[in-house]
Order: sequence, then structure tokens, then C-alpha cells
Amino acid sequence: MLERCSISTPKLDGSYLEKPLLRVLSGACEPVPPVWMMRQAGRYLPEYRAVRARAGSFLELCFNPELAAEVTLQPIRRFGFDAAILFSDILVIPHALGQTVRFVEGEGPRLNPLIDAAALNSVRREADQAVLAPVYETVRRVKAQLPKQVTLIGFCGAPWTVATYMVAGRGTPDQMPARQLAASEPIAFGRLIDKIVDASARYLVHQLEAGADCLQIFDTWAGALAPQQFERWGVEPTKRLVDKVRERCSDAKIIGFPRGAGAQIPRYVGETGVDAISLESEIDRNFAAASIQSLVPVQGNLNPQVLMSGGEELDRGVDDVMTAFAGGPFIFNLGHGILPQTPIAHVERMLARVRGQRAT
Ligand code: 1CP
Repeated sequence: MLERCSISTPKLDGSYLEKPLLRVLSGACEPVPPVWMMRQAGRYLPEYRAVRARAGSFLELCFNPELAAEVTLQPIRRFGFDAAILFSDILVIPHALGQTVRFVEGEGPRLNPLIDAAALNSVRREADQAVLAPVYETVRRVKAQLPKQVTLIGFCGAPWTVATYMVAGRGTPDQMPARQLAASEPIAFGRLIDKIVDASARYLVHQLEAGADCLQIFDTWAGALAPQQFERWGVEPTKRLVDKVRERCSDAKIIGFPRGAGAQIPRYVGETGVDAISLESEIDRNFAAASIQSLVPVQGNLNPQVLMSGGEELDRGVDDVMTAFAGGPFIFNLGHGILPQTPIAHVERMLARVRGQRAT
């Protein structure tokens, strides 16, 4: 168990000392928590919309190192966040595994669904690294331009969450198609999960080699699984993914985001070995502080809707989150991605509040 407020840095190289977010991931409590936002590069920023319009399709933006690096850096320049997150998407892995992926404006991703065992088995064994190479180039470019105190976060989707999109072909309210196929074709579904684990491990290792300082694994659909299924399809594959990354990069720092996993998160921490947990807005804060933050540093939790509302509701929301997690290592963030309609002034107000400056 991690001792509260102790620095247990495995490798005290310069980057740990310079970057507040990495210090927190090593167990330190910062008097002012480092802060960033999920989906911080996105439609709420006019400068993002301008680049997005030039890029062509969304995937073309993800695979254009010059433009992807530019949109990764935009929120750092505008707000001075403590972390930049690589601009890409979790669905570049299905794309590199040979599945057709496209993004429909205003709707979201569309893939050719995998409807039966034969379709599951038809997925390529290995990701095409030529497809992913531009993402690594984006990491190198961002790294070269990032202020030294800013942490660069690489990421991928958790195997379960990526599989849900590969099976359903899109986001659905409960990702039922993947739950059904996992139940009716567990062997073929397990093989798909294995392919995603291998491709994602390699993808993350390449991101670290290109300059990512730490990683986040997004398991957006963890909460769609009942506990036993979460163990089988959520925890176990994530553990293998983490182990494979650490085989190559033993000191890799990894944040897990098992959204909706609630009471199962302490077990997820113990079994997967992630270094920190990103907390959704809906989680019970007392539980999270007592049973998760006592194990590992935590991140997140501000409701994106509260950020969109702004005003005093936002001030109270920020204060509540800060108070709940003041007793241990903490990174300020949202519980999920920023909503596209969010006014920029609200982000500024949130940052001022977190950093103890007077609200403007
Ligand atoms: O141009 C646009 O505005 C398209 C919207 C968009 C953006 C900005 C999509 C489509 N993806 C992204 C970038 C993205 N996606 C990032 C970049 C870094 C950042 O945070 O700034 C990251 C980390 C993701 C991760 C991602 N993509 C997740 C996991 C986190 C989460 O939000 O739950 C998921 C589930 C996706 C799939 C996806 N990509 C895009 C959409 C709209 C969705 C969700 C689709 C759905 O479930 O209906």
C-alpha cells in the first residue's frame, strides 16, 4: 500500500522532479494539484475547429503529425495545463487491425460490425505499424515543443472497450452487442481480446519510446460488465496489457480509467498494477478517498456538466472535489470528456479556482 503523501519515485530522474503530474503519480501531494482535462483538445476550442476543418476527415487529423501535434499543444498554450494528451483516438487500433473505421460528423465512430465468430476470427493478428507510425511522429513533435514542466500523456483504449466498438460498430447505450457475443462466443471473443492486448501493448511501448511521459488506459465501458465478466474481460486483459508494457518499459507510469467499475476498482488496482485511477463524476467520493486514494493517486471527478454550467455552481463543484481528495495524491481533472458546448471562460474560471487565484 502507498503511504499517503510520500514520494516513492522509482526513478528520480530529472523529468520526475520537473513535472508536477509525474510527482503525483509517484505518490507526492502537491499543494496545488496538477490539472488537465479529458478531451482538452476538442470542439469547444475555436482553434481546434479551424484545424479540424483543414484536416479533412477525423482520422486524417489523427494521422497527420503536424496537425495532430498542433491540436495537442493548443490547450497547453491557451490554458497552461500541466499535461498534454496525445491527440489520437482509441479506435486507431481497430483501424490498424484492418477493420474499416470512419467518423460521421456529429454522430461518432462507425466500424463494420463483427457479428459472429467467423468475423471475430477474421481480424488481423498484428496491427499494421505503418498505419500507426504517424501517431508516434506526433508524440515526437509534441515532446520537442512542450514546456519542460508539462507531462505528455500517451493512451489507448482498454481491450474490452475497444472490442465493444469493434463488435457493435459504434457506441450504443450499453454496448450490448459485445456483451452478447462475449457470452455466446467466449473463445472467439477471447481471441479478439488477445489481439487487442498485443496491438495495444506495442502501441503504448512505441508511444513511450517516442517520448510519452506516462500513459492512460481508457476503459469507458467497464461499467457495462457484471463483476465476473469485468474480471474476465476488463481486469485480466488490462493486467496483461500493463505487464506487457512493463516488460519493455519497467518504470512506465500508467493511469487506469475503469469508468463505472465502482466498488470493483480497489480489486482492479490490486490485480492490474496501474499506478493511478481516473475517477468518473458519479463515484461516491467518500468511498473513492477511503478505498482508492489510500491505494494509489487519483485523478478527475469534476462533472463536465458542472463545468458547462459555470458560475457559483462550478466554484462549489471545484471546491467539493478539491476538499474530498485533499488528503492524498491528486490530479485535478473532469470525470469524463469536456462537453463541446462548454464556454472557454468556464475553463478559465475552473483553473483559477484550482490554482487559488481570484475568479475573473
Ligand atoms: O472532431 C471531433 O470533435 C471528434 C470528436 C473526437 C475527439 C476530439 C473523437 C471522436 N475523438 C477525439 C479525440 C480523443 N478520443 C482523444 C484525444 C485526446 C484528448 O482527450 O484531448 C482521446 C483520449 C479519445 C479517447 C476515446 N475515443 C474514448 C475514451 C474516452 C471517452 O471519452 O470515453 C472513446 C470511447 C473514444 C471513441 C470516440 N471517438 C470519438 C467519439 C465521439 C467517441 C465516442 C463514441 C461513442 O461512444 O458514441
